Amino acid sequence: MANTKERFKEKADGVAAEIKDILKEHGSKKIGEVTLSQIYQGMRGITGLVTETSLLDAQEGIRFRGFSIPELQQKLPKANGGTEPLPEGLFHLMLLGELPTEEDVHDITANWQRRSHVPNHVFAAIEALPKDSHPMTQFVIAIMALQTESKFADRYAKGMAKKDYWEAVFDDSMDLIARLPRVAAYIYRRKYKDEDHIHPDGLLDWAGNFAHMLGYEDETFRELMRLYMTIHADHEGGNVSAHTTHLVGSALSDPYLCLAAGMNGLAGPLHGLANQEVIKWILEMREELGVELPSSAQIDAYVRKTLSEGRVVPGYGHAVLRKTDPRFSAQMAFGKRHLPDDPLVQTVWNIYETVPPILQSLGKIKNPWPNVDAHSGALLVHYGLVEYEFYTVLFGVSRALGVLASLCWDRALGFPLERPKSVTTELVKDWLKGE
Ligand code: NMX
Ligand code: MLT
Repeated sequence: MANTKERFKEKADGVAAEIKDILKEHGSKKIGEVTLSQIYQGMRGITGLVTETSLLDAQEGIRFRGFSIPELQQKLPKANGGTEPLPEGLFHLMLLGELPTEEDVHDITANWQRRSHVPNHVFAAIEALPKDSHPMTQFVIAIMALQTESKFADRYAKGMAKKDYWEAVFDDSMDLIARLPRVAAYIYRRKYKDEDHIHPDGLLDWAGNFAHMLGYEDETFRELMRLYMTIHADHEGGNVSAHTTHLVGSALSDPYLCLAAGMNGLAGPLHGLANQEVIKWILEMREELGVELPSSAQIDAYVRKTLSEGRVVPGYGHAVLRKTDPRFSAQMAFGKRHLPDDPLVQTVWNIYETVPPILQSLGKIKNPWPNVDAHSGALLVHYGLVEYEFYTVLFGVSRALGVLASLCWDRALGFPLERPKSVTTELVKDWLKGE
């Protein structure tokens, strides 16, 4: 059977031909209008990007190539004896648009194992940072240090033809995904486990091996990592990390530069850093109240206090979603199955009962429901991964799967430099005078 790279090229050529025909016939078709409010308010609701890997519906949540999270849990290959999908399978699905066989997933695991070597200078770059640097800072620096390995940068400098860009981006993306768990685990063990590093286990799958290198051997924790790495991987193209990766890639920056840029966006508290903010907020609430399991009335009062201080309730709200995030629900189902009596997890569920009506009552918040970040930390704490500043790195390792699969598509489809038009408020005022 043809390998992943050849299959991707064949698929991408087919889609590129379709797009050419669509644009030839319908290129001038209007797909929407833009209001003044939208350009001042974060471009909400403006369709301005094509991303093939996943699509977000405001009511239903994310679908990866048409498959919902429960469908992925059913249809994607699992580890031996496991019930959660292997992220290798999701990557195959996002990249090729078709469900993988067991053999496909096995091939990707083996491929990533072969590509997983991290050069010593990357560890040296991490070591050069103070230990108390935020793990996301260390992660981004490590990705930048890995950039010496970029085949795209090397081949571009030697005059690579445009038709070959996709292949160099494909190789860099596969290398990067293969290397990220080692880099992330190194940062974790350096900062929190007295530099007691753990060697990779070549017999494990990508997420299982990541769990092992972090130092967690519990099989249920490995299953959690497989689920976590699957559900955080992609959220269509407009979110900050995906859009940034895509934008930087449009300048023909290589995948290492693109991913580092995207990860800087993920490190913001309104995006991926919200996962650390959630657990910090819950732990502070418990400490302030002096109880392990706050009552609904206590949670209610704490939420109102947070709002009165002009702060956001982390883990709640979304720029697109208007219902409970199915990624929250998938983690809740995992909790109900594996750790229903954990008080921190129960607190997350009690917050879910209490917060939405309060946020709704304010009248201005468009989505009072929890997002992916509202749940993840409590599950990790249960297994002993309590160092919440590290949580966004876990999100980042997973997000690399989606944004790098998309970057392969960007170059295979020959997408151009992204350069939208901006205006000044003076010009807006002139427009309005002319009305
Ligand atoms: N707590 C308090 N206020 C909120 C919240 C919240 N959870 N969510 C939205 N608002 C406010 C928002 O700040 C804005 O206030 P103002 O008009 O005073 O500026 C108002 O409600 C309207 O905002 P929306 O249109 O509902 O939300 P928007 O699309 O602008 O922002 C988020 C979306 C996700 C940035 C926002 O809901 C938020 O800050 N949530 C908390 C942080 C969070 O959980 N982020 C993680 C998102 C998922 N991820 O991983 O990336
Ligand atoms: C994401 O997973 O990227 C977040 O839910 C944010 C978004 O989709 O805007």
